[in-house]
Amino acid sequence: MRIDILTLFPEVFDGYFGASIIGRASAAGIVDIRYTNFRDFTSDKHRSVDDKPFGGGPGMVMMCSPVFEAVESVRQEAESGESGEELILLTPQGERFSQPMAESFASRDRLILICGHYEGFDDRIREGLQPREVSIGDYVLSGGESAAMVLVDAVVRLLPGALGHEESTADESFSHGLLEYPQYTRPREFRGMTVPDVLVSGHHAEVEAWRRRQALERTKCRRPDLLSGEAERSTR
Ligand code: 6GU
Repeated sequence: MRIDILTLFPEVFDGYFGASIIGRASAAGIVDIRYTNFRDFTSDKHRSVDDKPFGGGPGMVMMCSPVFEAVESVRQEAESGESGEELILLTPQGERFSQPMAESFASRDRLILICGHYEGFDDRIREGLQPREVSIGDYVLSGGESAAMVLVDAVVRLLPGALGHEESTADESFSHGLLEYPQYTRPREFRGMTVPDVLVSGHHAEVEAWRRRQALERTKCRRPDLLSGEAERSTR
């Protein structure tokens, strides 16, 4: 998969995307993450990417031209035979990001992410480019970059080979609509707290049944909305 990140701050991605699972997936050629700076698509001598809003008001607005030109430029680099591009605009006004959305993005050949800054985008960016607008939650971030990191992380770890052990994404929180069951590792006793006997019993079927009950119990207690299908509906 190729991921193009369009941003004014490409350097903020280096640390996180160079390490751990995404770093390994990049090194293994599973994902190719590239950066494009809107600043490289400006024509005036100040290299402006933002301007004052028409009608007045505080803050600055991202201008159309650098955003359109950056998108058009990365689109020209499409692989032949490539299908299924998804153009994504990170914005608190977007549809709420979720595990099913991550799964659908993971099936694409190419993602193009537009990260904004300042008070917002000239609305003709929405009108003209018709991106999928995505938000990672109901709070305001100072820019789309940290949201893009969240989205890319959730998508890349689903790509075949990214984790090095394929069964693991099927078992975790949200993939069955339930939270994950409790996990333990050595030692069997730590500061007076013990590991449930069933997990060291060697009875595979009992372990499975216990985990299923625990997952249900945790979900009922912490996220009853997931059981009622409320979470599904609220993402639509
Ligand atoms: Cl995608 N962008 C910004 N700026 N704030 C957010 C967000 C995105 N998602 C939640 N808050």
